[in-house]
Amino acid sequence: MQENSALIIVDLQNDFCGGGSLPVPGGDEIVPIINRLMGCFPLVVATQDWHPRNHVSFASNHPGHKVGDIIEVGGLKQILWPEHCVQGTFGADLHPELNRGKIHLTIYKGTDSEIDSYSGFFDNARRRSTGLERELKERGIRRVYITGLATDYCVKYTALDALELGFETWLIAEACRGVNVEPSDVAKALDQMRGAGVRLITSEKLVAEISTGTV
Ligand code: VGL
Ligand code: ZN
Repeated sequence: MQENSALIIVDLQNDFCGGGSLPVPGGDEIVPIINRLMGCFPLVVATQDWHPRNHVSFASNHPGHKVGDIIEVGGLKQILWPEHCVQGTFGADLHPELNRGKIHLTIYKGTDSEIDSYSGFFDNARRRSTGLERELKERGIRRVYITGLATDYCVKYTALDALELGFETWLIAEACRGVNVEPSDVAKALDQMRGAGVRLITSEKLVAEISTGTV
């Protein structure tokens, strides 16, 4: 067990996987990796993108605009996405093969129709917190390991916020996949996270370290 550590699984939902409305290439491939890691942590948190149907990030809610357009809303840049992760729909459910029995806490984000929320901690304007910081700190968590979708959006912003909030932050890069709207987006996101102080580890090395008690 990794004392004082939490595994965070970002947005591993049907819409971001094969057959979904905003599929992240290879999204399904990370499920078995994450399932293997879940038992190693005293706290496993899943975030879920959880949008109302009239959400600001959906291109369909902006007549005259299309997916991929960038608009400005309330002073913030907003990329327009296909409809995805609508509250209560199949697309918003966690991947069916993910071992839900081992998830201790679920954090919903993107629930306000007016503002997007890439990070699992705050909305994009940092107006409201999701409660994740408090939940982690109340449980004495000091170190977080981040996995999930998508490396260049929600994973990146969750990792950067975790770091800023004082958590020792690790990214398990092979347990993440990215959208790559531009082909180098994932590489850039990894550089940005590393530059900020996020540490990288493979799941294999982590499991080995946990079993030998070196972490
Ligand atoms: C995400 C785009 C839109 C993500 C969520 O989970 O990375 N990306 N909403
Ligand atoms: Zn979203």
